[in-house]
Amino acid sequence: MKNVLIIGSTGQIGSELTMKLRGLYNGNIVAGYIPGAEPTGELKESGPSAIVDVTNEQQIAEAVSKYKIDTIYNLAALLSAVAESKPQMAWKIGMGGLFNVLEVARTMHCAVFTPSSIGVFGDDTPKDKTPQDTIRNPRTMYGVTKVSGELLSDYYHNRFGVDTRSVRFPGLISYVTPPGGGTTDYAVDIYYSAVKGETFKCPIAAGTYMDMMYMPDALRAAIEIMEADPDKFVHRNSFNIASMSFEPDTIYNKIKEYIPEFKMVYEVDPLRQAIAESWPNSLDDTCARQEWGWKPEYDLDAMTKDMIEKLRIRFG
Ligand code: AKB
Repeated sequence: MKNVLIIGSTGQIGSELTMKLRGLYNGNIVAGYIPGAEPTGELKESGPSAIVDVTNEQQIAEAVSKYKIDTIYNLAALLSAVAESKPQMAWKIGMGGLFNVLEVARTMHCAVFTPSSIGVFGDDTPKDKTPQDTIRNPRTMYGVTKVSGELLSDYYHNRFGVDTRSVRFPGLISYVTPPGGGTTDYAVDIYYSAVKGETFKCPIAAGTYMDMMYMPDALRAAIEIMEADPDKFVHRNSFNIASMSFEPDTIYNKIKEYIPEFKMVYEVDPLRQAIAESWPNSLDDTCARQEWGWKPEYDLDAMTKDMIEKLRIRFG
């Protein structure tokens, strides 16, 4: 029996993670949301939900107490590009929110998963096969909150014994809930354009490599790390995980294997491009593999086949 609170349950990761956890565990799997982003459809019907604004410690504590929560998935955050236009709010949600979650976890004895990101790395970090333990010097507010979040989560573990765990997600690709305001969003949007028969305007320049991952692998990572035997952990906050790395032409050419008439043009967005260039080309995820058995299942081809199949069902 597990009782889990998902904060940010209607977002890109949360909407799928909540459903997956409900399929896996008996117990209260509570969809935390903020007014204006209410759960709908299956997410609403299949289990309990509660208003939980991550910036409101009292609301988190009330949901934890009411549903006897033992694990919190803290998914509330502004993504990298939007965080640059609202840096104060990005800090308030990313760090203020995390502090609230960790305080509730400390006093009410919950484990906490908080996603980190390839955004913790910056210009001085080795770009290829970026090691687990290396320079973390981001210049974006998103990166600053993610590095600080890793440090604060480790602090709560070392100082108070809170069971904090995390992975550094690459760009996540899914056909269910679109991301909003990320640098890697192009790798989702390109599939929608391809299936709808539209020319895709790519905001990231040719030759810009970034790590990406298909959502089913990302969900497994988030669940498996929380189920892992902590005795084997050398690291906690946060593990590099990886499955594929590509640049815009690679994914475009892969989609053309399935939709030959698909067209792409470049309309580079300077903000997203600068962020993308500061991030690694590919991560080394050896520590995650060794310490808790991480292994991806999808490569670019398997993901592309599934994305196109699923989006065709939706858009005809
Ligand atoms: C973003 O692009 O901001 C996110 C991320 C890689 O953390 N998808």
